[in-house]
Amino acid sequence: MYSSSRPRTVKIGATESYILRKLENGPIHMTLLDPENISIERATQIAKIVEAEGSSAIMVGGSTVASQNEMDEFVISLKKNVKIPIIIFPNNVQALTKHADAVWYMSLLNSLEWYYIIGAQMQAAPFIKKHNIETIPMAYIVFRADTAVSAIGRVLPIPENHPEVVAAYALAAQYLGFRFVYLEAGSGAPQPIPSKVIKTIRSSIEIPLVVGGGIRSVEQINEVIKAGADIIVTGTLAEEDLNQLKRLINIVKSYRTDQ
Ligand code: 1GP
Repeated sequence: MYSSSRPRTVKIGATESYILRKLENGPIHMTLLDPENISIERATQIAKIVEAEGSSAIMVGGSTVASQNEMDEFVISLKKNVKIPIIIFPNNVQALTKHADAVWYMSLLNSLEWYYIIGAQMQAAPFIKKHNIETIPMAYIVFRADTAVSAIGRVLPIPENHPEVVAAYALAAQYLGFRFVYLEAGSGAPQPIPSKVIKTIRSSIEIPLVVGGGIRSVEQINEVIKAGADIIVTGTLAEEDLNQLKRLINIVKSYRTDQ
């Protein structure tokens, strides 16, 4: 029956509100942990360390995560041990777990496959509703042709020397109502997204910009932040060089006004 008192708007969830509040004071860092690459014990240890250092959230995912059970156990352990939000960074439907705080509800905009643009999202939606998982709508734009994510996601390569093409994607994402845009160089990429590309996108859109892939050095993270990234994601470093990761988290913090 028609009811005029039924709400017609969707409330922004607790995790997204937390992120937006944080962003009012400058850029933030998020740590990506891949259950395919590290044990639960090690991941839990790392999560505690990066939380203490000042990383703002833990993202859980990877291009080849194949089991929901694995995600469940992984996230349950993280949830027990840290207070910062645990956000699923799904490669596919089976990466969903009801134990996380939220899911980046992503569409791989420059995929050639219907499945990665809207198919997986459609298949995941009933599970998300059933378990009342917070969704954070995010447009995902993947660069390079030589990373796992580009191969699995059947990515249409984007020319790095034509940032206006990516800016058009990002702007379309904003107009479609996505609330975040993620520029992805791919985990383990030899180079991060070039600062010229980040600058062009930053000046084209109003919504927060997430940048990740291939960020390892102090110079690189400074460049990415100065170019305009709001959320900086690092994954590989957590597995390979925790001291360097701590350094990078502190650099992100140094750009914040609440430190
Ligand atoms: C991958 O952008 C993330 O989705 C992180 O990349 O592993 O290279 O830090 P790295």
